Amino acid sequence: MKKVITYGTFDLLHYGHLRLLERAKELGDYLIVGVTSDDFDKQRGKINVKQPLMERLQNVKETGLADEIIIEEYEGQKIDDIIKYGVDVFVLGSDWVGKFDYLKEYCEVIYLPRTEGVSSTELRNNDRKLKLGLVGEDIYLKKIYNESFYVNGIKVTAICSNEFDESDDTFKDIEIKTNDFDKLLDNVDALYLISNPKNHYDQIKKALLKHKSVLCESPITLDEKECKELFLLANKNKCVLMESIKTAYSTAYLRLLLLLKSGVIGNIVSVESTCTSLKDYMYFQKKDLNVEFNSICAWGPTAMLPIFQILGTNYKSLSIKSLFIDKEKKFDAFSKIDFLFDNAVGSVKVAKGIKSEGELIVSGTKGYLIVPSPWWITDYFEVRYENQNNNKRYFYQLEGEGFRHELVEFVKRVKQQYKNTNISEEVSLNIAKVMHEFYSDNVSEIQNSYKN
Ligand code: C2G
Repeated sequence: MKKVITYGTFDLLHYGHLRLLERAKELGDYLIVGVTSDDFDKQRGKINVKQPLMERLQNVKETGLADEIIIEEYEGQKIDDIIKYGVDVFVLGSDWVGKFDYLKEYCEVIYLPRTEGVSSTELRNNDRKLKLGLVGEDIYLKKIYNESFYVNGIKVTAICSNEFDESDDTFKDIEIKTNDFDKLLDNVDALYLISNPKNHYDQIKKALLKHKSVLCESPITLDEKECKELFLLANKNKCVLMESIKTAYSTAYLRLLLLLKSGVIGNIVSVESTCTSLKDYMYFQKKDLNVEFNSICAWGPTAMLPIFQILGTNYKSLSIKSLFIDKEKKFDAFSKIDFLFDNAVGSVKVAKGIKSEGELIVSGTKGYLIVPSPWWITDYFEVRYENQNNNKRYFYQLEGEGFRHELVEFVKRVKQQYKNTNISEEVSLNIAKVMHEFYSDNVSEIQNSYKN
């Protein structure tokens, strides 16, 4: 029996795939089809796949062409499969010509002409592209704009900012560049908001009232009640209000949450997270501290995310200690936030005015998990035990710091009206609650180290 094998994502199965499978089947007596797992596709850069694995598997099965279907999960698996299944012929479309010649050591390798005029990417782009507006300060918007090109189904059509760098042509192809928020709203379907958090409530409310979905750089608001009101308005107007913390969309972070929930380090007693990005004191003297993000807004949501997603939000007490550069303007250079739960503690250090080790450490009754600095854009973490021989290391590819994955999720939710899952409404509300504590002066002040 002559065995043939081929592989693919087979997203939105189309006649190009079918013709490939039909011709592959004709090359032997038994056809094995490898369908890529969701994770493997993400790792190899295919982040826009629309259908989950089980749907893609089912579609391949329903063609009736595969005698056996397997899941492709890791780089190099093709060699394992060819040996394990005693494959005689490996087949793939001509878009891969040359890429798998190394398999000639194990079996015959055939590249069949690709069917022109159809592709999953084109099918994904067939939907009307979501017109996305970017609102906020120039520097950060460039990063988002560049990441948007990796995401099917959206097109940035407008930018609203108070400062455009005329010498920079990054945004040259964007039709609308304005400092008028209403003008932007009238020309987009949805927006990404990274303005000063003090303005978020009014801007988000205005957008939702116009039925525009919002991806808002955390914190959504500085008050839990306002945050709740906006989520209710979003649901009422069938829009999406989604918190933007790119860490929540990175594979390594998502996997470490699952590992911890599975008990790899036993019962969790402590979660400590630190996020700092040092600016020297003179930097702040030149900045308008009413516009510049203070430490707790710039880093607080990211640093609190693992506290709330690992320990929950039902803490018994909260204490905030801050070193201020300007107390009246509530501009903290450093804040330490401590949470006491029934059976655990959470501790956060955030700073733009001091430097520390930006790591995440989760301590348990059997061992601990450590994510090295900068933990919030990590692709790597370790689980460590008393007996170091049992230590385990984990690596998950992360392109673009997580932004593009976050944008992919946002588009999916706007198009299918999903509820947000990476960051629950409960977590968003609790981030806003801590912000409210901070801005309500429920803070212990650290004497200013800058005076000397
Ligand atoms: N294909 C084709 N004609 C098209 C589109 C796809 O012949 N118009 C072929 C591809 O060349 C591939 C198969 O159909 O052989 C599946 O295509 P995809 O689902 O896009 O899978 P791909 O990303 O090419 O993965 O490890 C995965 C494999 O290496 C191929």
